[in-house]
Amino acid sequence: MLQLLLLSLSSLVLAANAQCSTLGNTWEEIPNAEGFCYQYYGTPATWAEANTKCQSFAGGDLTSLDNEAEANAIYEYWKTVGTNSNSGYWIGLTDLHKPMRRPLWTDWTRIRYTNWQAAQPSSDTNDNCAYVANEGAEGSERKKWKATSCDDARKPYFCERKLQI
Ligand SMILES: [Ca+2]
Repeated sequence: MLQLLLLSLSSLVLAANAQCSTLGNTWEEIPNAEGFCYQYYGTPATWAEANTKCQSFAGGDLTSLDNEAEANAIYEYWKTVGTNSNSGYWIGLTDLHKPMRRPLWTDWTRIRYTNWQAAQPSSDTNDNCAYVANEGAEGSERKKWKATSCDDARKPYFCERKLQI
């Protein structure tokens, strides 16, 4: 009984100090994006390959950008680890899930925030996957999104999962 009590107490302490490293040492916190854990992959892949990779982790998906704070936090982090190249990086937004024919986050969070470039998302029926394009003038312009084919371009990407015990 005492052992059980001690075990419960230690899980409580663990929960209070929850950290992404408890999910495996490749998951990281990103400053200003609390409550979620991320893995950055700098080796370019197609969106479809990146999606498969992220979903191979329990609870993992290509990152959703649920609000401006998360979008900015990931962008700022990417500039420190990425190449800041014009290729940008994939995010988990796609309209491949037909017949709904509207974009969805692959982690099924509701779309509450978008930051498309002008004239985006493209109306080309092959442009089904979104990325942070990192094009245009420095500043907020470079955080804007574009849509392209899920199978052609190769880009770096972030996986995301909720920080839970
Ligand atoms: Ca997210």
